[in-house]
Amino acid sequence: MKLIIAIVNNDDSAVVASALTKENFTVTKLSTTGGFLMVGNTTFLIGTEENKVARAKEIISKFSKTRTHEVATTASFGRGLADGELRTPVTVGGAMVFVLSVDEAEKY
Ligand code: 2BA
Repeated sequence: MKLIIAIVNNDDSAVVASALTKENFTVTKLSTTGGFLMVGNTTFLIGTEENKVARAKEIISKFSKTRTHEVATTASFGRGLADGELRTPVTVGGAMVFVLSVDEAEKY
């Protein structure tokens, strides 16, 4: 068995979750926060058989879009974001996916 940990943009999370559950994946959705941008994102935990991992990754990548966020540069500290020159674009996503091997999975 494998555990897929997928971090996706909040805006894509509903469509990713429904596409996965439609294909009978069991999904747990966690509300998480990126350590760099400090904005909310969504982390999915998906326990599945090894032969279904590729399909889960296909679904996640299909519905996770790349976006650009603007963040303050260090030069803007104390000045807010009023001055456009002090912002820098950061490309986020589509999805960061980790696949882990599971030693045991039991349901009580
Ligand atoms: P954040 O940590 O908020 O990162 C948002 C975006 O900022 C990243 O997009 C990346 O483009 C940039 N970034 C992150 N750390 C950076 C740094 N130290 N210096 C410069 N730029 C940096 P993504 O790579 O698409 O990541 C989106 C979100 O996925 C991340 O949000 C984080 O929550 C998660 N993530 C990505 N890689 C991860 C990893 N190796 N381990 C754990 N979580 C990860």
